[in-house]
Formats: sequence, C-alpha cells, structure tokens
Amino acid sequence: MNSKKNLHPVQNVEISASIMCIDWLHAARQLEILEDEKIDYLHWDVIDGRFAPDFTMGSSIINKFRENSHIRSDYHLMVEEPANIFDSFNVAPGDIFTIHQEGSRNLHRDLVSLRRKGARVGVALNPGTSLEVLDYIIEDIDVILVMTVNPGFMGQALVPQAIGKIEKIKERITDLKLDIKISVDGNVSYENIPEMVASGADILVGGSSGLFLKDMDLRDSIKRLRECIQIGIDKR
Ligand code: S6P
Ligand code: MG
Repeated sequence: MNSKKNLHPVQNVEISASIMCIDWLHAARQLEILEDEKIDYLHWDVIDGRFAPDFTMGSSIINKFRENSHIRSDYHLMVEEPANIFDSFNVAPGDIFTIHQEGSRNLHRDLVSLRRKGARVGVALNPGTSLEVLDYIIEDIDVILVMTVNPGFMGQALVPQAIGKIEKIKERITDLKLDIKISVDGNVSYENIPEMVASGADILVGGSSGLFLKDMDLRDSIKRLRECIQIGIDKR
C-alpha cells in the first residue's frame, strides 16, 4: 500500500498562485482567500518584453503585495540577464527565486549571487530546452521549474512533451539523491494536473486554467485543484 495516501495533498504537492492571473479588481479579497486556504506561495511572473513578449508586474507592485501577505513568494524571472534586477526584490527566507537557464549568460555565477540573497534557488527551463543544461549546476539548486507552455502569456495550451520531461527530471533527482523540488508552470488545468503530479510535480503554479477561473468561485477552484492533486498522488 502507498504510505503517502493518507496525507493531505498540501503536504505532498504545494500550490503557487500565479498573481498575473488574479482578478485585479478584487485582488485584496482574493489574496485574503489565498491566505485563508493556506496556499503555499504567491507566484510572481516578471517579464521584460525581450526574453519573453509582453510585460507584467514590476518590483514596486510585487514588493507592496509581499509586504501585505504572509504567504511565501515564488519569483519567476523571465528576463534577460536576471542578475541586473536581483536586488529589486525584498526576498525573505523560504521564498523561491527562479531564473531561466536561457536568459543567463553565466548561470553558475548568477546562482551563486542568488544564493547569497537567502532565497531558495531555482532554474526554469523552456519547453524546447534539453535537460543537459542542468549537468553542471544541478547540485547548486533547490527547485527546477518546468515550463509546460512557452513563457509570456496566460491561457496557452500545454506543450505535451513537457510531461515526459517532468518524469525524466524526477528520475534524475532520485538517482542523484538530491533534495530538489519540481515546479510545473503553464496550463495547470484540472485535466492536466493528475498527470503532472503522477509524473513527479512537487509545486503547481495555478493560473487561469486551474485557480483563477472566470466562471468559478476561488474557493471552489482551490477545492477542485486539490482533488485533482489527490488523483495524481494516487496514480504515483
Ligand atoms: C507564463 C507564466 C505563468 C503563467 C501561468 C498562467 O509566462 O510563467 O506563470 O502566469 O502559467 O497559467 P495558465 O493556467 O493560464 O496557463
Ligand atoms: Mg510563471
């Protein structure tokens, strides 16, 4: 029998709420619900219009939210040369700070600088990026963020081969006996969550398809999301 079966899903798989997808006209109320429902992280997508199209939130908005929430932060920098803006964010212990392999000219150097800021350190990979890029930095990171859509926008369809990538990363972490969490970001929908979790996801980024749905109450979507996580855990 699977000994993990009786645990609450939150103990196995964490939820990171993608604030880019929040209902901005009711953001304060939605933040209260996220706290009340014990959502694990606030996910901050930072985009520079160069590494990925469009722009999202800047550090002044993010730091203001951060000051007014007890929830840990999960920074996702989709920018070129992310080290230029490391000091813009008020990072606290327990936060995750993730940069893209593809956006950094010297990834190892950037990871060392990030570690000094006191956050947990993550590396994100675009759907088309091979896992070999992790070879010489895997022991220096706490989180691998698997992009299951191309960075830039909410509401995109899953890139299906990204699911196999989650499995491969999980195998590699297990073989190397490393304590690294796998975060999955993009089209984390009720349909996709069970397979993402069964493949090894530890953190799910909830956006417009699994958390902030237009036609569903936020508390109901959190409940449904947790039910889908449980289905995935049961499939492991
Ligand atoms: C995408 C970004 C994501 C999105 C989130 C959207 O560039 O990194 O964090 O905000 O994935 O979720 P959904 O459910 O609309 O794909
Ligand atoms: Mg993101």
